[in-house]
Amino acid sequence: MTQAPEVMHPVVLLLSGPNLGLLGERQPEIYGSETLAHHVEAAAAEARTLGMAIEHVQHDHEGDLVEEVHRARGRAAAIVVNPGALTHYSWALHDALKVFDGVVVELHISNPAAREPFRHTSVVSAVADGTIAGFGGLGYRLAVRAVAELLLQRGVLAAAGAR
Ligand code: CA2
Repeated sequence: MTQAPEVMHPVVLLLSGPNLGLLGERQPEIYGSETLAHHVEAAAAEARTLGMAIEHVQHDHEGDLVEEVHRARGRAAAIVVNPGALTHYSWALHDALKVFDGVVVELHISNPAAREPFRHTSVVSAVADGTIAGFGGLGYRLAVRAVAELLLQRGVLAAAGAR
């Protein structure tokens, strides 16, 4: 049976929030020494092995991230989002993700629950299918794997043998 291209290679939007473009430059004890570009490539490589395609954007401004979520509607099968500090207070991002109709995985490099109290609240978690946090750069690959499992369950991604 012939499958539509979007069924064979669903698009996963990887969304990076404020300051994540600085990864690798500062605070390696918290965020590791790898750059964001390195993490994006790791996610993209993992996605390829699973039959998905990663599109990545990073923005420092809340509204730009909200617009990316709007643009993803009906186009991307999933969003993996590291909202940066917006995690803790952006109801605009919360509302945008809430009306996104695909899989949403929240991703953090560090473990916010083990850090300062202001990081213990996420306004994104409530509109995510799940959260991956505290695994450093490995989290990018784990998030992609989680997306693949959920898309398989929903029939949006074909099992490896069927591709
Ligand atoms: O652990 C994560 O991935 C965070 O989302 C990172 C955010 C932080 O506000 C969240 O609480 C947890 C911060 C991203 C800023 O990253 C920097 C990297 C290098 C230098 C400065 C900031």
